[in-house]
Amino acid sequence: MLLYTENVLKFAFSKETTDYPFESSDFQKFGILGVPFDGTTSYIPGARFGPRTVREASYNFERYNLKINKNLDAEIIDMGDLEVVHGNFKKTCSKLKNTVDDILNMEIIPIIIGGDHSISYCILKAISEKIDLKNLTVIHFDAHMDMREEYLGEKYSHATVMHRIIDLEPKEIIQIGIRSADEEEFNFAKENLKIKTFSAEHVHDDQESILKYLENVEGQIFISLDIDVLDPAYAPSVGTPCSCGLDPKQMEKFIMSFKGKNVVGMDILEVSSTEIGDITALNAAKIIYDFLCLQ
Ligand SMILES: [Mn+2]
Repeated sequence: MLLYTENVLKFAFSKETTDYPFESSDFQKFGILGVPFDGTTSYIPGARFGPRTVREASYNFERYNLKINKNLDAEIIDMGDLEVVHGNFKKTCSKLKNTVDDILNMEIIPIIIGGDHSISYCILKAISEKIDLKNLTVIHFDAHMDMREEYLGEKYSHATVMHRIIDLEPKEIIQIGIRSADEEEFNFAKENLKIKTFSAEHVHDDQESILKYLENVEGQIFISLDIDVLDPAYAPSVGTPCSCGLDPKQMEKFIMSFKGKNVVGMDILEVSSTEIGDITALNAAKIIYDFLCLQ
């Protein structure tokens, strides 16, 4: 090789997709896919910039993770961004579902960087064709419940996405960090035996009991993480900021608790950073980095 070049828009430590078909190895492969779609954002737009700024922030990290005394050994393939249709959820969702289908067919675990939260439905729809969702627990980190039946007359929205996922009948949805809801969706979640909600206050008062609950989760797991689960002090560049949220240390503990768990996919959503070094993108990139270091 004559030149050493690096595409700054690939997640740090990842391979080029041009290496496909990938050499077989004993390591599980993880695929990063950006989905720069913010068509259903209701307050501050900009989540379309999430994939770019989160990747950029990842370049700041070391391969060696001091916290767990381990190098990042996972095989990461950055597949670039989905070609979204701005303003059209239906078309974007169909493209995303097909792309996640392809990723799963390659036996790669998808890690999706959004994008607004509406897209989680499309990812889980693809997963539901490969895995019986009755064995899958969705772990949902968010300030908001996202359990509305409809939002402003829309069935598919970042405010309804968890209701759409409940429609797919997973084993359970565990919500963590919640501190904002409409009364109707709050009651819906309370009465639904498949939904377990831990408020942000619960995390602040007794995180250990939630970690215990997670420890007992068996079977497959999908992690859906709206970065507004963090307090706006740590994640100000989001679509709908909400005070009294989690801090990065609490988040780190939750991510570390997934060591050895059967996580079949993950999404990190609602990052609307537009500047290099933005704290929101940095904290989102750290969550992905920590998760990959566990592998
Ligand atoms: Mn949210």
